[in-house]
Amino acid sequence: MISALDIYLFDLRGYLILEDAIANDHVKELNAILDNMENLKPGEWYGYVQGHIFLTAKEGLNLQQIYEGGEPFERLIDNPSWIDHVMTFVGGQNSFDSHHGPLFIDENFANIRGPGESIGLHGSPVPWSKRAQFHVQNQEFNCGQINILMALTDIGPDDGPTMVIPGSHKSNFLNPELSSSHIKARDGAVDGATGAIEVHMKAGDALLFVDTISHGSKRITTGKRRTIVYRYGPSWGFFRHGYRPSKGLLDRLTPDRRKIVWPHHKTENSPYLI
Ligand SMILES: O=C(O)CCC(=O)C(=O)O
Repeated sequence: MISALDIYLFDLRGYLILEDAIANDHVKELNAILDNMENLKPGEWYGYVQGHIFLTAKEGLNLQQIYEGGEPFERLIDNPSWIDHVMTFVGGQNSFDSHHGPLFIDENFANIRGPGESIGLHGSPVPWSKRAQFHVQNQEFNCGQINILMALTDIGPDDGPTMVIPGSHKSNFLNPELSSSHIKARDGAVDGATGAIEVHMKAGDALLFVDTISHGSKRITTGKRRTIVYRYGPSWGFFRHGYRPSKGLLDRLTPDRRKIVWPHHKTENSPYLI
C-alpha cells in the first residue's frame, strides 16, 4: 500500500525510488528473455516485439511492446510494488467498476544503451502538456502520465543513470537550459543541467516519475544499461505508437492486467477484431 510519506514526497519532488521493486529471480527471467532480443535492428520483429529508436541511435535501442515478450513481462503490468502508487497518482483507483478501467499503458519498451549513449533533458510543465501533466485537486492526484522505469542492471554514476530535476514538475517558468524545442533538447545528455540529480539504482529497483518532470539520462561511460519503461495514464488515453496488443496476449492476460492493456470489456460475438 502507498504510504503517506510516499504521497508527500511524490507531490514534493515528482518522483519516487522504489527499492527492490522486482525480485532477483524475476530480474533474471527478464534479462534471459532480453538476451535473445538485444541485437534486433530498428524495424525488426521478434514475435510481437519490435526494435525501435526514438529520434537518434544515441538514445539506444528500444524493444517496443515488450509486454508481449512473455509472462515475466506480463507480471510487471500490475506489479504490487507500484500499482497502487500508479493508480493513486493517475487517479484511476475509483474507476474499477465503471465502463472505464483504472489505467492504460500507452507505451511499453525495454531500452538498451551502451557507451556514449544517453537521452537529453526533456519534460516540463512549461509549455503545458495535457498528457504529461502533474495535477492535484482536493488532495487527489490526476496526473496525465506516470512512468515506471525499471533497472535490470545496476545503474551507478558511470552507467548512464537517469537524471531528474526534483520539483521541476511544478515549475512556472521555462528552464532556460531546456531548448524551446524538446526535440532539439533530446540530442544531448543531461550531464551538467543545473539542479539535476543522478538516480542510482540496483537491478530490481524502479524509478516512478511524472512525465512532466524535467528528466533525461547521463552518458554511459562503460558497460551496458538495461531498463524497462511502462507508461501509465488514464484508461481513456490512447497508444503512443501504431502498435496494438496481440489477441494472444489479451486472451492470456489476467482480467486485471487485461483492463490495463485494453480497458474495454470483451464484447461476445463481436464483428470487431478484439
Ligand atoms: O532512459 C532514461 O533514463 C530516461 C527515460 C526517459 O527519458 C523517459 O522514459 O521519458
